Amino acid sequence: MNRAITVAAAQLGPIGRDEKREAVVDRLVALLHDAHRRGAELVVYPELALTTFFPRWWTEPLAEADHWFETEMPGPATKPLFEEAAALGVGFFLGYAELTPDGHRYNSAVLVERDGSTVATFRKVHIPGHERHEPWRPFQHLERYYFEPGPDGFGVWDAFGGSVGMMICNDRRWPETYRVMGLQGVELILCGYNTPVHYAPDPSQDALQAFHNHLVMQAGAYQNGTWVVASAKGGVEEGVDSLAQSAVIAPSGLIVAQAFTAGDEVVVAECDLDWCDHYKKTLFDFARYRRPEVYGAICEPRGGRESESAGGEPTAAAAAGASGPEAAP
Ligand code: ING
Repeated sequence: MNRAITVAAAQLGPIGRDEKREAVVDRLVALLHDAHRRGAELVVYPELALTTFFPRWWTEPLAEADHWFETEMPGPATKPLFEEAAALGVGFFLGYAELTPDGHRYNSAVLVERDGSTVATFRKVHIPGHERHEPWRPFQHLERYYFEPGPDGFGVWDAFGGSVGMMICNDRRWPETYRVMGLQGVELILCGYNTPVHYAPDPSQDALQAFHNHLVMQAGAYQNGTWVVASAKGGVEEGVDSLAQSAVIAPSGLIVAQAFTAGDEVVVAECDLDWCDHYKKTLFDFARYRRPEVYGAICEPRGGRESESAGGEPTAAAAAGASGPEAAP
């Protein structure tokens, strides 16, 4: 009997800036029931699933953004979700903004088992966007202002009858993300994302957002023999068109299920975890075929060759050679 787990990507449509957490949790619970009705044992919600994607706005002082963050998980607003899920025997991955008791801010996700116990909390490793107010942008992407990079890297946990890992949004674009978990034997990677279609530093990428989104996850799944379940916050949220395309991707790299709307939608698939060995035990038998002795450059400092920018995305002003506040890194 194969080890299979039925997983749902619970995609969210836009969350308004003034939408109360309680109203959002009602939407999450509705998706939970839909997923359960369709046989799901694990539900994957998007990144920052409790609020609008607030890093699109500059807030100063930073403390005035505290209301976007959770200081406990579950907290009063999220407890109903935890209780309903445990009552149904369904586990979940939930992305949220975390403010720790000692003042650290992370773009986090919690993994909860079917009995309601917390398996682990993951903190986003790769923080995209920029650190300072850049008013030249039609909307901002200030994750590097609001969040610290997760200090723990990528873990893999025994849960749901297999080896489960987590990543958040930009993490999915970096091959190291998948390989670090692949080397730990991951069989199922859970992901949430908020991806604006427009990419201000290089609008030529706008038309390729959907392609790039699936490209990186299909490659990561195949090259590491793992399932990937990724859930979007899609649609036009506070004027920003955000990519939907939530999907379940098999260890072969094939997409086995995909959202067809940009709103609240459940995408369900049965993930046969034993199928991972079709790749882990053949083509990608790491112990037999990898050559870590020649891979050293991968762990060299950041950008490899000296990169011009001091870090963060190049700004349009800097690219145009302007100087002054907009040229800040
Ligand atoms: N969002 C985006 C992502 O990596 C981004 C940032 C948008 C990068 C568009 C490139 C192009 O999907 C988050 N939240 O990381």
